[in-house]
Amino acid sequence: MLSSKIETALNKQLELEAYASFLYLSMASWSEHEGLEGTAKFFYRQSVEENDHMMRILHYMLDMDGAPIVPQIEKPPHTFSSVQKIFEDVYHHEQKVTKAINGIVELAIQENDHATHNFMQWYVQEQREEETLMRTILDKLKLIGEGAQSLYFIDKEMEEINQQIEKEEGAGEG
Ligand code: OFO
Repeated sequence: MLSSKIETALNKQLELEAYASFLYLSMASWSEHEGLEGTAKFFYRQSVEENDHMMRILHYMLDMDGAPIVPQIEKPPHTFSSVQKIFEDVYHHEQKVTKAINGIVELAIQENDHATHNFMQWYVQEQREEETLMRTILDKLKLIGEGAQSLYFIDKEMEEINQQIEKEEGAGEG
């Protein structure tokens, strides 16, 4: 059983995760259109991950006899000025999500809701990893620099990051 405050907070989180999924899908689609295959691949994968994050919450709420509300999603931007700007936006978005996750953890403590507190720990860890990943990418992109000639190197770097992530995911499955 979820308190109404927790139910409201989890429904709000559903919306944030769904928006992130669509935002990253939009970034993937823009990148592919620009011929940035490595960047597109990165964001298609992130989009699927965010959808998984949303589904996890939805199923948790149902398990707890709560009432998830499938959210209406604000239309994400569909054009972007540069890959660097994209990653700046992503990093800020992830920081916003982390703040929201921390808010739910805090609320779970106040409500004495150990199940939700425990459930949210996975998200605490996930956000820590995502923020680190996005910050690392942003630092690399800053080193490469902006401008048309840099795009080739940025995309090559993104392809290397994709391979690294796939390797880590593969190791995790074993
Ligand atoms: Fe759902 O992890 Fe990012 O936003």
